[in-house]
Amino acid sequence: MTATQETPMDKHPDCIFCKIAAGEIPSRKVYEDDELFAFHDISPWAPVHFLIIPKQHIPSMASLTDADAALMGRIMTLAPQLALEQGCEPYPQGGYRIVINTGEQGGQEVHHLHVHVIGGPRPWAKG
Ligand code: DGP
Repeated sequence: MTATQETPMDKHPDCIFCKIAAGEIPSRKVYEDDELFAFHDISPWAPVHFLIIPKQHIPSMASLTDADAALMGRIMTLAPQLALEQGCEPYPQGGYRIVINTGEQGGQEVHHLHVHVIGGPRPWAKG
């Protein structure tokens, strides 16, 4: 799908991350609840690299409205919990990087909002 599709919807028929969240395409699941799904990135940049997505099809950060504030808050509080579960060392000696690529110039390749959680012993690739 393309970056021009900017309307949030429950599920987009052409979206690979909608299909992953629905279990229609296999992934290495990290977490799931009614609203959120987390899974290992297929091309990890670091020893720990997973993605947290809303199950609802939201194309990007640029599509968010005030109505999404609680959902994004849930993602941001889930990320540190899952990072530790996945092997990141605790803050401040350990830690992790949170990345949300947005739009073509922001490096977004999959147009379903996703939060990268990246960590583990350095050095690692992108950064
Ligand atoms: P971004 O550039 O922020 O849109 O990153 C998209 C990430 O999604 C990229 O790091 C690779 C990952 N990815 C793409 N397709 C798949 C897939 O089918 N399965 C999994 N697990 N990850 C994928």
